[in-house]
Amino acid sequence: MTAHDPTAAPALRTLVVIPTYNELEALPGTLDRLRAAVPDAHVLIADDASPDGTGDLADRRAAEDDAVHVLHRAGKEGLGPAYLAGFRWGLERGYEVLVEMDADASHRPEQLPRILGAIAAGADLAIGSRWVRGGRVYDWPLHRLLLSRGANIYTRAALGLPVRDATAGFRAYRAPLLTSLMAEPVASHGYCFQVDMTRRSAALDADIREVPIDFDERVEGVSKMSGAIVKEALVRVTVWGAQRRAQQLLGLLRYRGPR
Ligand SMILES: Nc1nc2c(ncn2[C@@H]2O[C@H](COP(=O)(O)OP(=O)(O)OP(=O)(O)O)[C@@H](O)[C@H]2O)c(=O)[nH]1
Ligand SMILES: [Mg+2]
Repeated sequence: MTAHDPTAAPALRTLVVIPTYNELEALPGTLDRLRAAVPDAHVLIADDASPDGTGDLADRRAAEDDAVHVLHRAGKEGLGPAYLAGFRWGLERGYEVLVEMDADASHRPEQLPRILGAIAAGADLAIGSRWVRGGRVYDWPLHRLLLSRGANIYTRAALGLPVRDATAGFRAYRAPLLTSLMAEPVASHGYCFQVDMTRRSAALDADIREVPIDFDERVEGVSKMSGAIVKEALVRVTVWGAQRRAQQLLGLLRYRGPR
């Protein structure tokens, strides 16, 4: 706990996992802001052998700061596998809360205490949401706004999730929930990783809470968003939705009404 703001520091052992691929420009500022905003939280940078040297930068930061750790991975596999490897690293070391955050400063580190507050209040999964009252997106071009809104409306309709921003990547999990989620293999690579983890959490009846965040467009580095990532999400959400409908139908067929 810090003297000036009793809500700013987490009581639970917290690890913020930041996946990186070519984030040399953005990462230093993000780390500075994160370490200032939530000094008690540890950080793990999960770098996929970035050609621009992000991994070396991360090593330098880890050498000068005991709270910063680095996981070097062999090559670019998408953010899903990087997060899973980071979570495994953290669970093995006894962290109680595991956080997802982008390196590109789209997620404001200063708003992490808000997300951790929802965990402290009892949530198993706390999602920093753009699409609840009070949530905002700044400087996004219209096509990105439409894509995110459309993806979330489609996802909610197809999967019946109790969440407005299922693709959100600024979120915190309690360790026991994450352990349960990872008991089954998770194959999703891009955005649908977030949807996949959300739908698994809902299936386990986890306590999921959304808190509003301000989402900033990245100003440094380049986006890793691609048509392949959108396609993966669309195909998988559609398949999961069809599976859900089939299960509902099976349930109806088995139900023969009151006797
Ligand atoms: N380790 C690893 N990190 C990745 C990979 N792809 C993306 N990331 C990281 O995941 C985070 C989100 O990626 P972004 O490129 O910002 O993707 P985005 O936020 O969907 O797209 P923008 O809105 O354009 O920024 C960033 O920290 C990236 O560096 C990957 O293949 N491996
Ligand atoms: Mg981004």
